[in-house]
Amino acid sequence: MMKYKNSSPGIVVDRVITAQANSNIALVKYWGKRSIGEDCSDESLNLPANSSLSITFGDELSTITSIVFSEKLNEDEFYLNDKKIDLGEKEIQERFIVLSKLRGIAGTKLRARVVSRNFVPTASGFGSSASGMAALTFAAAKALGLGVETSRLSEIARIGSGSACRSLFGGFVEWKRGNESDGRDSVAKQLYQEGYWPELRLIVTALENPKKSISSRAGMRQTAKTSRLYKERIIGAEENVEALKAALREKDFEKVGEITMQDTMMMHAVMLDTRPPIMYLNDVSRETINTIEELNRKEGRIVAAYTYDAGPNAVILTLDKDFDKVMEALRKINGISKLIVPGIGRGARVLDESQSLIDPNTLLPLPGE
Ligand code: 2P0
Repeated sequence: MMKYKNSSPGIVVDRVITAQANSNIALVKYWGKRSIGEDCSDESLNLPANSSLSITFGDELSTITSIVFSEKLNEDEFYLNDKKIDLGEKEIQERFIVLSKLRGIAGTKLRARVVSRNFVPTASGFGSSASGMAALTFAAAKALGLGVETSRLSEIARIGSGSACRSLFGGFVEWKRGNESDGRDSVAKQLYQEGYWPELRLIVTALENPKKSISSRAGMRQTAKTSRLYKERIIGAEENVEALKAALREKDFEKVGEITMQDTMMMHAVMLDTRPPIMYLNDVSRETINTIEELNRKEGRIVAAYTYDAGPNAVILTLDKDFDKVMEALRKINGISKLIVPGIGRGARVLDESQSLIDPNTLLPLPGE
């Protein structure tokens, strides 16, 4: 872990800080972690087996988090969407290591109250942990008065959730695998700002029943242990990141689309090759894939591309000129309850006091509307 310089005035005790971070969709996916003995010194560092590349969504798919550090608190507290969450639960505990890391850097033992509101459907396969952990890391670092660069903060966010390190930035973001065993070079960086490619459009298909079967974290562990295709996947993903960067530089939509579709199917192939198999795609997902493939075949070019994370909802990429055509094709699919059209959005940022989820006087969570 890097040494951080505490260059700010210090911890803002009893003052609420609120931050917002948006979810992201990877076009080249992260699926699998480095393990001890490979080039990782500590599995809790959450180091990825391969690099990945994502687009940050607009504010429609985001998390807002308020945090306060206070001497009045005996333990950390976490409220998500008005519900108190048990911090003793293993997966939550693993993610909240972020707070301990930041406290260590700031040299404090103060406990925190964290209140979050998630605008990403939880467990639908769309990085609610990405926006959640990015918002928490960003808000906590500010509240602790840490003057840390965003790229270094991404090293901390990564520990809470791999994909969260990419959500600290807006636009087009690369998360480099890195080679150091302490993870100091496994950080995210922005490739292009959110306004880089205004013609590029995103469409999210929200399915009627999107509950997923196994968490990404557990699934990745299982894949690394049992899949024989996994080694090939890691090599393929690195190649895809390089090819995608070149295609983005040229704003070559057909190339971007082709790499995106190949990469998501390669990841899902590795999931299927896991014992027991991991199946996130369902009949509606498969119909969506066929619809897009058919549209592209009919048009004689790639007018749209699909990508799937750890769930059955698709993110479709298209260009302005083909947007109506693609929407029309998607509307015909049974089982899609909603088509969301998020923008390409900003990185994590602090919000003003009027958007706080914690009462500044009582320091208690404010009820939702
Ligand atoms: C991604 N996913 O690149 C891939 C594609 C899901 C499929 O990153 O264990 O919550 O916390 O590091 O980041 C989702 O997994 O996993 C994910 P952890 P994370 O977006």
